[in-house]
Amino acid sequence: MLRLQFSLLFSHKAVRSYHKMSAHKSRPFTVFVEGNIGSGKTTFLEHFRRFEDITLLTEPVEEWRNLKGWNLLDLMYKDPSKWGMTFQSYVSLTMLEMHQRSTPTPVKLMERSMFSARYCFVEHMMRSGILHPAEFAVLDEWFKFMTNQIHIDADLIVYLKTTPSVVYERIKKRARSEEQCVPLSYIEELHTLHEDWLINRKHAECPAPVLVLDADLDLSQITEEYKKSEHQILRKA
Ligand code: D5M
Repeated sequence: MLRLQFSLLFSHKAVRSYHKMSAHKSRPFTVFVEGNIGSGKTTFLEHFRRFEDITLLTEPVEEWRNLKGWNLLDLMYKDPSKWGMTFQSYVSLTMLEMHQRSTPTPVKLMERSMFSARYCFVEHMMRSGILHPAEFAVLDEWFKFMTNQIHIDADLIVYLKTTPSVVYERIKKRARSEEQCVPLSYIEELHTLHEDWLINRKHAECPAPVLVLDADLDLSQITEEYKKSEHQILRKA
């Protein structure tokens, strides 16, 4: 059953069966919103704020920017070889806390997950040599322990698929101070890692069926695209 779930890309039938399973176990139907930097994950979450049966958990960026006064996100961007390991271990902790957080609603919508941290960001740091192989080995052991020993609920992944040049322009426009040094090549590499994880299934397990949305669309058109996911997320399928 579990193997079958991993191998599914997306089908209504599969999602309905997840809903039934969630209801049976009385845990929330859990959705991860995944996508490149600047793909509109926060805007997507905001779209669902109007519905009352849903808990929105935004990525804990502010915690990464202020851990006892330290801006780990900034340290990581400025000197990735020195701070990459520290940053990723704190991302793991804060993501695990989000996965474990209980919610009063039947649906839980999370911005990213410990899976994208591992299969996209840590993977990138390992391949580009930012992480020492020993550092990567420690992070990977933690990841395996967390995913094997602690049950991480995952029922649906919404993948906000983008073109790297489009999100690169958005990142420049939003001008988050830490991201000023981000080159297009980094965005392209992250794009490939998302595609390999969620579409091509090249590297790793995918914990839930994937719904792909076109997140290149601008603000005037994106609402219609977001609406395509409502019936799966709000369990009206
Ligand atoms: O992600 C917020 C910022 O955090 C963006 O600069 C990417 C960065 N980020 C998020 N997760 C990770 C991990 N695991 N490693 C390195 N950098 C990360 P946004 O896409 O804007 O929500």
